[in-house]
Amino acid sequence: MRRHHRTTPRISRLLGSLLLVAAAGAFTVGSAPAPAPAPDPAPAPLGRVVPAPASVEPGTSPYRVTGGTGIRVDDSREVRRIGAYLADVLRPSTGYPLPVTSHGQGGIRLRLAKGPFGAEGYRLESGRKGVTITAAEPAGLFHGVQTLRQLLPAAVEKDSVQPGPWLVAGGTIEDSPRYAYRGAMLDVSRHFFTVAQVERYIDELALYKVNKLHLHLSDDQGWRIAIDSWPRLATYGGSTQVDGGKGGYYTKADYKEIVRYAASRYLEVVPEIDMPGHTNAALASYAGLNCDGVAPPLYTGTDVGFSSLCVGKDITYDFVDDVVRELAAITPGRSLHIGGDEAHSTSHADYVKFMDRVQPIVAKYGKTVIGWHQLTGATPAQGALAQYWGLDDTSEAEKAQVAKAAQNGTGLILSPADRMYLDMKYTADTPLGQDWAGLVDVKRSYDWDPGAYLPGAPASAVRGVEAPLWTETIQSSADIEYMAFPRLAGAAELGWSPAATHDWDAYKVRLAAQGPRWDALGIGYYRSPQVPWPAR
Ligand code: TNX
Repeated sequence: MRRHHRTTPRISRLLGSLLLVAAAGAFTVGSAPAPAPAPDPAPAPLGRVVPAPASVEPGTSPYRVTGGTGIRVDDSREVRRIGAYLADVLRPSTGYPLPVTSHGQGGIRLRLAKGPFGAEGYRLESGRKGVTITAAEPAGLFHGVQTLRQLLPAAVEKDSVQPGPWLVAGGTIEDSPRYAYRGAMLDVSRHFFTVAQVERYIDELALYKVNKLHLHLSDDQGWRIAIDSWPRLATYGGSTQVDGGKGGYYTKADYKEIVRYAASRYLEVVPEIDMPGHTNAALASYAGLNCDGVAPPLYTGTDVGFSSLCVGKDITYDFVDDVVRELAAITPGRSLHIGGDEAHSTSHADYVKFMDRVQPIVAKYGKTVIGWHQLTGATPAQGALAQYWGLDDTSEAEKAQVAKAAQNGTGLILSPADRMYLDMKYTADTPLGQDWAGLVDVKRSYDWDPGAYLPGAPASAVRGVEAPLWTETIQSSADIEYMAFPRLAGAAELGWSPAATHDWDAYKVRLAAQGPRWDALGIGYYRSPQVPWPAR
């Protein structure tokens, strides 16, 4: 995928194309006059966007981006930055200068104004004279810019000069999200991913208006964030990964860089420290955290449910306090995820006791608790969110427990494993991934309604959806992309688009149009036979 802020000179390539044009002209000298240029191909229809916009009003005349187009921005640092981001996307493929200025007329305009846009919505108006994106907040402008990218031909995503023409269909899009929480999770514990790999994924998430990046920072196989008061967590607990590779961890500077980069794409980082189970890396790093005072060896397998913090020891809560304090201090977002899943080696009474003591620590450092839905088996704190990862055949009792918590005010993030888990195989032949929640092809992952999913849970309790990517079998950016694309686009659409737009037959056509974009961006995706991809 293209890095922004590239400075590769393109002038020689431009000169090359000019010479070619001149040469072509030379052959026509003395023969019949050159035929009239072919008419412009029709621009992509205004609504051919993922996630589907809330409202689309086609107009008559398209806008054509040319060598004379400017990007006009409000005179504010943030809007100028978004203008520069858009210029970075458009310049390499169009070859146009696309100056970002706060004066002039026509062209592409990004403006902040009061209006019915909410925190993330925008209006995009396109016609002969220009394209104007209006929003109340910079996040809305940024999401509008992602829409504009998709309205241009897929070749706009390439990093070398392409022929164009660069037409944007005319009309008006009014758009804002269905849910405030539209997440993707990356498990950096089972396999470690570098800052650059995480940032690449952030750029991909931003294409689809995802606004939360949940980082699963600790598990049995690795502790991935430096904690100054417990240094061995990272230096020893982070020293390996599944299958025994060397693992790794983020320094605080690394983590802050991820947070900064995510914020520049309007994503908030939600850090997770999984407790009281999934803690072998911590238990291996500090013998004192174990009930018997003996540190277990590091673990590089893929079993779950065998480790637990020692609920009866005070040092456990000193540890949690230090970790939460240090992590909260470098996390500007409001949420801190405390895990809580698959605590099979913790008794129910201990689990409840642990959550009763740990949730107030999160509040003490100014954060709101998110937990996997097993948290509803304890007493979720005021304002806590439960992340549901059950499946169709999860027991009715477990579903009812989550629904009851939702009735009592616990918000829900929906990540049903048999729909949203990006680590599930698409088909039995998928070379990566797992199948414990079944096979999840593109239609299955898209075709459900988060608002009416969990029986007995009020629709108003649903804060959004999240697509987790567990990485027992995932080791590279190519692996991430193969499992995330195309399903991530569907998860993003479930989070953003109004329920009224939900329609598999229409979705699969819009989704198919993303294929050439992913090709242009170098994103290797699964070409599911359920989707009518254009031929390559
Ligand atoms: C279940 S889902 C887990 C993870 C595994 C994942 C593999 C959840 C909250 N826990 O520990 O990585 O399955 O698909």
